[in-house]
This record gives sequence, C-alpha cells and structure tokens, in this order.
Amino acid sequence: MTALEAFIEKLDALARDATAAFESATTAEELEQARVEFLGARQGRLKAIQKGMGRLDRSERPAAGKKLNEVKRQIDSAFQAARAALGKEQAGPAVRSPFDPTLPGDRPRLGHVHPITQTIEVLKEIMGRLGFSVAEGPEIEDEWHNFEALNIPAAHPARDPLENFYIDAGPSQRAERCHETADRSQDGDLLSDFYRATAEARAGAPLLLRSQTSTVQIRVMEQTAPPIRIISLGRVYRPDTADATHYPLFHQMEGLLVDRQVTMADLKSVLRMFATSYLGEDVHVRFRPSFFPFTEPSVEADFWWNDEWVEFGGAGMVDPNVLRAVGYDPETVSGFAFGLGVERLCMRRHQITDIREFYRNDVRFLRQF
Ligand code: FA5
Repeated sequence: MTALEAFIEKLDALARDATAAFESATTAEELEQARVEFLGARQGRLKAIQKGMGRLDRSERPAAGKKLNEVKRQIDSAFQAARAALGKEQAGPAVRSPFDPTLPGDRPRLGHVHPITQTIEVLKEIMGRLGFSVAEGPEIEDEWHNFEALNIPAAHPARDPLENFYIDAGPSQRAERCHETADRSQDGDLLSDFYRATAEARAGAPLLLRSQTSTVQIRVMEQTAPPIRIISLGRVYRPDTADATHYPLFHQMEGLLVDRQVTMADLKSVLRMFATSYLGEDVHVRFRPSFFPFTEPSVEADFWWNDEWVEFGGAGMVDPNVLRAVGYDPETVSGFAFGLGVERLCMRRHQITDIREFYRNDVRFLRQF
C-alpha cells in the first residue's frame, strides 16, 4: 500500500467514525464534544491527519489535499445534519412559537352607546328644537327637593320608606355616595350640590336616591327667574318590582315651562308635538285626568300600543304652592311640567315589549341598536 493510499484510508475511516459519533450524540453537549474531537482546530483528529500530509511525496500532495477537503466537507455536513436532527427532537412540537402570523386576525369589536343613552340624545334633540334647554340635578337628593318643595308633606304615603330608597348610612358613607354622583357630572352646580349634600349628610339630614326628576324643577326655579323652558333627563330609583313595564331603576325626562299666561293647551300641544316627533305622526295619544301634589290640574299621558293604552308620563300645571315654595308669584306667572318614562318611549319606538331587556346586558339585544 502506498503512503497516499494509507493516507486516504485513514481519512475514510475518520469520516465513518465522525459520522457515527455525531449520529449517536443524544444531547447538544455530546454533539459538541464529538465536533471538538473530530473537527477541533488544534487537537482535532482531522487536524492530526492533515499534519501527516507533510510526510507524503510532493507528487502525492495535490491528491491528498483534494481528498482531505472532501472528507472535511463530508464530516462538516454530517455534523450539521446531526445538529438539525437533535434540535428538532429536543425542541419538540410544544416549543412552537405561540404566535402564528399566518392566521387571520381577530377584528377588535367596538362597543357602542346603550339604547337608553341613544334615546336620551334623540329626546334632547327634539325638545331642543322646541326651545327647551337641558338642566341637570343630583341623583342623591334631600327630602326638600324630592318631596317638600313639590307639595308632598311629611305624612304623604309617597314618602313612606318602603316606597323609596333612603340612604341608610353613616355620614362618611353618605358623603362618599354624594361624591360618586357629583363625579359623574362636569357641571359646576352639581359640585356645589355635592358640598351642600355632604354638609347635610354630616348634619344627619335624610337623603334618598331621587324617585323622580321633578326634583330638578325645584332646583332650576330656586336658581333662575322666569321665563324658564328646560328639560332634565336622568336616572330615578323606586323599589318597584320588575315586570315588563317596570324596573327599579329607570329614566325620566322632566319638562318645565314657566312664563306669563301659560295654559293647559300649551302643555298638550308640546306633548303632542313631542310624541309625534319621536313616535311618528300616526301615534295615538290621550290625556287622562289624574293627581300629582305638585300640579293642578294634573293628567296622565298614554299612547296606544299593541291594542292597549300604555301610560308614558304624568303632567300638569305647576301648583301655586310649588311656585310659592321657590319664591315665584303665582299671580303673575304660571307654568306646566311633565315627567315621561324614557324606557317606555324607547320601547314603543323600537317595539321592545319587556323593559328588563335594557338591563340584562345581553349583547345580542344591545347590538341591535
Ligand atoms: C312622576 O314621576 C311625576 N314626577 C311625573 C310628573 C312630572 C307629573 C311633572 C306632573 C308634573 P309617575 O310616577 O307616574 O309620575 O311616573 C312617570 C312615568 O315614569 C310613568 O308614566 C312611566 O312612564 C315611568 N315609570 C314610572 N315608574 C316606572 C318604573 N318602575 N319603571 C319604568 N318606568 C316607570
């Protein structure tokens, strides 16, 4: 065997050994050890064989160099193959990237305004065209604004604790609740209401969640001289049992117009104009004689819906006692007021037959508006 043949045989044996060592490595460390053993730049076995090339005859060296390069490439690619195989095995399917950029995206779902809030905006717009501006008042009220000034005396059944949500809390909790209400409003007057209510709560005056928006009539008249033409929309609270047309929390639109020579005819025209604007020209509205302590005469307003009359509000001429309570002279000014159920109006317009739908938070219902 020539020296060249012996050299080539050594290289072939080395390639076989290296491939076997790489393939049998079961961890990255073992594979690295094998790489250093065969391919290491200083002490590697390939390097050792390469050093032996100097002992070959000059004429044999080109062939030997060629073979050496071939074997080096062969061992290199055996190492790369073993490393790839080991990587796949060790990584396994669980370590796949959690983010797959090829999947179709999820369109973010936008929320939208609650149907009652939408209704409130429409009502404001209609009444704005009739010349009414918007006033606001607190949801936590004192007995003066919720009852007394509205001609509802202490012994009146409407003031029964069972008919109202009185706030039975210590002074600090009362103050906190007042704070929540005041925080919801940007209105400067509400903040002063808050400080007033806080002071009253500390002094032990009874407070309650307002049972009607008529409270705002009083607040506006206390602060403004006639003429007045306002509406006020917001939440009111009553311990009513929930059914298809009642809910313990609901919304009212209060209206108040005070001027010289205001009559019942003005009230009826405004309510009819409002009803046809919101519910359509073909709506049937009727006024029934009724009683409220703060209006005289008083009516209740009904619309015709699904073969029956449904009450949507109370109204009347502001009682002279109320005008006097806020310092007006009933001999010179008169006025009308109304309080309408916002949910019932919205139900009639959108053919919703159960008020509870508004507050179930079922997005399948809410998304329709
Ligand atoms: C009042 O609240 C009077 N403040 C209305 C008023 C204002 C009369 C100004 C005169 C002058 P009443 O309790 O009837 O009245 O309520 C008015 C409307 O609120 C009702 O017609 C109804 O549409 C709605 N309503 C009353 N209770 C509930 C309830 N529990 N759930 C849903 N809507 C209700």
